[in-house]
Amino acid sequence: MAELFFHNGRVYPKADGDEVVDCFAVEQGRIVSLGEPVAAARSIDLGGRLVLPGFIDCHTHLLWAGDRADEFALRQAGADYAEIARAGGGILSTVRAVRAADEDTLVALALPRLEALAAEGVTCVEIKSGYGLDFDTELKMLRAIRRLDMLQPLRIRATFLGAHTVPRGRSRADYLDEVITRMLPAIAAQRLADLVDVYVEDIAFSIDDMARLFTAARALGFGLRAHTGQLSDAGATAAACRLGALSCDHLEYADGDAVEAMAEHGAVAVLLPGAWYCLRETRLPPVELLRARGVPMAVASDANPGTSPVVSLLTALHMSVVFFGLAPAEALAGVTRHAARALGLALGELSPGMPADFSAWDMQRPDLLGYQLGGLRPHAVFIGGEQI
Ligand code: DI6
Ligand code: FE
Repeated sequence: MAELFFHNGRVYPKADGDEVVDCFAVEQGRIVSLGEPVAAARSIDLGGRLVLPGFIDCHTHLLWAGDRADEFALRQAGADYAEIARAGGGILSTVRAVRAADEDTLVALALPRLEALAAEGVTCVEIKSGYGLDFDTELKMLRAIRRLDMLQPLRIRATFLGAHTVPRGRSRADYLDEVITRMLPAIAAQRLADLVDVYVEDIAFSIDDMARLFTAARALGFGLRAHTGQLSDAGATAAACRLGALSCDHLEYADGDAVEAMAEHGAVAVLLPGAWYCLRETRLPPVELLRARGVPMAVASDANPGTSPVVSLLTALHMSVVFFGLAPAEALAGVTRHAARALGLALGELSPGMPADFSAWDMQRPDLLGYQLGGLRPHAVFIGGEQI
């Protein structure tokens, strides 16, 4: 006898597929069977609603303090993101605000952002550090992210992004040394992060820097991610793939070689249309090539105070359809099973063995999410079989 039996639903186990079942059973938070009647201690009527796997926002920087509305206004008036960064604004201005905030404040600021995502049917969120850029503040951010995991129901993956940019007053080599020899081992010892990420760009770190960081991070058991191809690529995406990155994220400047490397090494292409939109970029990620080579495409909010003040995965999903040309079904795969893969997780579809994370909607078809912008909210969201 199962603990829980959900029935009378229109369940899309893979979010996008056309294979629909009407019921599933759950034991200890996981799906144990699909589409067959099962005796259970508790039976829950889904009321004929559409059921989708919980959405996964696999790339966010949503732990931040302060805001960058002034910088946004400068950009609206024509200033360039990289120029602002070189002048000590951009990421470094959020670094000042995050250093000044205590851990409780950071947690309190992030909670409503997680609630906003949960209200859209998101059940798992990745959150990066990277606004500390010194030992104490990077660890403070990661502790805050671990606390967020305890304080609210969404599943949280923590990513160490110490290599986000070079802090003021430090040389790149000297700072990277500290990231690798001091921060990484401490973070591994305290289990404060699951993944390690790096920003590879002229205004941040080089391919060689990434190689050093990844070699050390891999030895400590971290999953690897890289921000590549946002403002330029210059071989960064292909190098990240060769070094074993689970995903390469942004990719507007990724070329055919980059796509080839992703296909060959099985990396996920994480598309971030919120940043593309807010920066008013015009160059598009190579979606047709990615599709042709069968590279899994994920879609994420990139929620951050600078380039993507977009605390809405459904908005990112919609943008990926309208601006990047994803089919609605591809975008749904992008916020479920492909997003899970970018995080190295077995999650994102409703099949035996997977956690029972899902949302129930008063909606006719899943592809409406790639069509209607705004006004669509799930009736209920469940994590591990329990309603949140
Ligand atoms: N790329 C981005 O879009 C964010 N980080 C990154 O490496 C931007 C972060 C910020 O501007 O605060
Ligand atoms: Fe990012």
